[in-house]
Amino acid sequence: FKISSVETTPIDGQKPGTSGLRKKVKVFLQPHYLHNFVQSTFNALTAEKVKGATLVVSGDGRYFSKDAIQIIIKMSAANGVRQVWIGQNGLLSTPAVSAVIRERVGADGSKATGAFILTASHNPGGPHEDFGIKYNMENGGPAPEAITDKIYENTKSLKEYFIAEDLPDVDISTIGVTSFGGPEGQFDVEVFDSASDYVKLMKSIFDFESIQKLLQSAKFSFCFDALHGVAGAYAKRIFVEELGANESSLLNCTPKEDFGGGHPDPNLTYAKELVARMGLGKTNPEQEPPEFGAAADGDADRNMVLGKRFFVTPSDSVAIIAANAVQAIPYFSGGLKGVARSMPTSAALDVVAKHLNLKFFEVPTGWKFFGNLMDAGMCSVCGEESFGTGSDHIREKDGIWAVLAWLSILAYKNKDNLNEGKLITVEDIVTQHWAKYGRHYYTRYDYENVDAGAAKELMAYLVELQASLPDVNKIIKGIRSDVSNVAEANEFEYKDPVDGSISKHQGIRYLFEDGSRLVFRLSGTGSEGATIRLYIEQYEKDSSKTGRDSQDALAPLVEVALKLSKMQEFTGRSAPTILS
Ligand code: VG1
Ligand code: CO
Repeated sequence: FKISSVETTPIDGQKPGTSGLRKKVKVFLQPHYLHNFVQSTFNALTAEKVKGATLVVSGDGRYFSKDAIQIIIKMSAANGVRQVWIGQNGLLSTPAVSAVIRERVGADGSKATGAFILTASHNPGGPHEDFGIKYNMENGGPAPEAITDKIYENTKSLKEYFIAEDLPDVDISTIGVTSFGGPEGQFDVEVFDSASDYVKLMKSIFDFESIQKLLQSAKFSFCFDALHGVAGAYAKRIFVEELGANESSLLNCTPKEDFGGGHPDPNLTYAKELVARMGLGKTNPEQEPPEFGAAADGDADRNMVLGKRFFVTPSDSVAIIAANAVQAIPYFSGGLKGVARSMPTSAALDVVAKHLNLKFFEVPTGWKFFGNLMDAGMCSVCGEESFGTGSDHIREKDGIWAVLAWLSILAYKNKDNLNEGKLITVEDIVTQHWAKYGRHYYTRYDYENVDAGAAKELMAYLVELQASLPDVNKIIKGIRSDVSNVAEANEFEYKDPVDGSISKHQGIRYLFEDGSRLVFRLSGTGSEGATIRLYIEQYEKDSSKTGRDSQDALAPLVEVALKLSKMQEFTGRSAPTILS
């Protein structure tokens, strides 16, 4: 093949957000749009990460992925990459990409130094919906801000990109290697099985035999919903083939380019079918709900865990996994190196860390901040309130890992109960956890597609308010006299303990004397307008009061948050788009 340099001009707005560049498909279809971003990424990397390197390119299979893969193959060839690894049909979950970078060794002994992941995660897909791309580094984790800032800077001055225009399209549906000859030597594209590296890794972490016993016990029943995302490619292999679950326990496990028209976001609003099957819907299911249900998002890094008629908040989930990991999961049997959560995630994990005397970190939203801690051996288990849970087995959050972690905990707690005695359920595990550690009531209000100017004004107003705590407290007492005082109000700023880098403006916080918190932040993953997220949390230590309905328990704080921020005045919205 030949290498062509194509003249181009900078395109506005190619700033990677919390998790890469996410835009409507029609934006990506503009001439040079994807090319400019890919070239800007190559230019942001050191030469040895490009020339002669091995790159992984794959994603959740959403609309435009197949075309994007062919473009990136041609650009990789032209930029001097030695080989590109593609999951069969272009499918690799985000956690599987991370695992492939870290674990996979090529036939010639090569290892990948990075990956382009093609996904807009939990955002819908299809010709009128979202596409996304992000770059992951040699450690398997998302590029740090230093790199994403550089990519963005490059997009603002890019004049040319390189592409092997005459390279034929590669058949990505068939496993095997295709070799080409170029000006700088051989270039290979290897298509490999999407699941095997990941399955192998999971088998090295969990005790599959004990999970299998649980899944095959007559007392237990299981259900998994991939929401037509890429998790489907792993669910069948792991839950059915390896662990012996019945095929009928899998819902929506065929990956689709448009996720079947749905919103591949595993929460109580969008995972409707699963929610109904678990007995949490408005109508009672025809059958007795399963004991355990779970869902993953489009790229399978998020998870939702449900018990029979019972919802586990993601903040509780990571705390419960951390509290039980050493006993229930072989990978952690030597102890936890530390735990971490993102700032808006509830403090349930903090209480566990304190109790178990573990190192604890609070980082900004987005998985990239956990990676440094993990690389430095300071963190084993971490999570976010946004249905993200994971560990240092890779450098991304991991939906199927979280499901296996919960199944491991259930298997461990029931190891003597499966033949005789009553099953210890998901709900039992959570309520026992609350009894021991207290409960963090938690809710999140999302206002999606708000006018960007209005959202900025609301945030600026809140920052301004923070200048005087006495004034804040006066306003709050005027709204509700039954909430405690604000002890501290600020914008969250994080200094990475490993590399010393500082991330500012990571959310506006109101910290109350009784441990309650209000957090406001703007989303960094949307593709249109602005999304305001409001996180509300209240701690209850008294075990006689941990069984309340969470919206009831949080009503006073919600009222304070909405009135204090003048939410309706600024946004014109009387209710959130999503309440979780
Ligand atoms: C959201 C979540 C954040 C998560 C990010 C990526 O970001 O709040 O916790 O890490 O999505 O998730 P934001 O900036 O919109 O609040 V996903 O599954 O891309 O991978
Ligand atoms: Co995701």
